[in-house]
Amino acid sequence: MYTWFLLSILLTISLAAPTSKAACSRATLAAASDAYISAQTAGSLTPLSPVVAPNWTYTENNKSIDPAKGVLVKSLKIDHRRTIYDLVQCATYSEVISVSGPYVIGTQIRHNADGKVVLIDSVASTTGSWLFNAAKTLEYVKQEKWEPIPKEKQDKREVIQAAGDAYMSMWASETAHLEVPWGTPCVRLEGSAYTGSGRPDDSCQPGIPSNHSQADNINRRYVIDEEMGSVSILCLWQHMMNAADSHEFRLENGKLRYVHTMTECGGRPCRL
Ligand SMILES: *[C@@H]1O[C@H](CO)[C@@H](O)[C@H](O)[C@H]1NC(C)=O
Ligand SMILES: *[C@@H]1O[C@H](CO)[C@@H](O)[C@H](O)[C@H]1NC(C)=O
Ligand SMILES: CC(=O)N[C@H]1CO[C@H](CO)[C@@H](O)[C@@H]1O
Repeated sequence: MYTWFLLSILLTISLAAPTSKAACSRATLAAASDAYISAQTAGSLTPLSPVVAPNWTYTENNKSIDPAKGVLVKSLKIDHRRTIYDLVQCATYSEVISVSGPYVIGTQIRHNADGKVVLIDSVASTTGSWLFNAAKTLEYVKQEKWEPIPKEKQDKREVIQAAGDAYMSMWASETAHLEVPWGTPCVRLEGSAYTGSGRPDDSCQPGIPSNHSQADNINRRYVIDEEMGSVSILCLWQHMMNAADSHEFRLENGKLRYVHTMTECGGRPCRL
């Protein structure tokens, strides 16, 4: 009797422990990210209901708004979607392109300890956004190879984040550009403007900020995926009309390989 009682307690404990850990499994993150894509495709919040916490919030272009009034309820044909997974912060980032929308959207999704979605945070760029042309963005994105990096070649998350942060600090810091681990080849896709020509010596350095006294890129929110070598940083792009901005970086062997940006200027045409 007594032994069975003890055993059942032990069983309960051992069964309970893995469930709390599993709250941030890749499967949980993927289910929510897929539900988000289904919602965006349908133009309906319904597909999100199984994955969100009751009091989840929605941010679009650096404003907390009712999700039923945002881009999420526009049915979009999605031509490209790539998601990165942060199992430490329990969050994902998805890059989404809809040529017919036209929209290029960067979305971070954050989960609570139970694995439920508490925040969907999007930069939704469209006509008028910085260098916007969804068809061209899609064309360039399709030329690139973002493959999982084998375990032994993965950079540490601190290294990946530091590379993104150094880059984001170039506008306001004299020395940040010296801390960016520039790679060769390296290409930037800014809106639909591509710095690459497919050459082995493509460089990301031409055109980087030379004025280091500009307003900083603040309110940075991160999603980091070691397997993809990537960090997504959403921020406030203060030096361009206080725009909502998304930068995604990919490192290979510790060096910067790709930079993708989206910048939305509060519904007005972006200008410097
Ligand atoms: C949502 O509810 C949870 C649990 O009741 C609470 O801890 C959390 O602070 C709430 N979040 C917001 C944004 O209200
Ligand atoms: C650099 O940016 C600051 C802030 O916008 C501006 O005041 C300054 O004139 C700029 N310097 C140059 C050389 O353009
Ligand atoms: C909803 C949201 O994230 N708003 C932010 C916009 O940017 C300012 C400046 O960083 C923040 O203070 C707000 O919280």
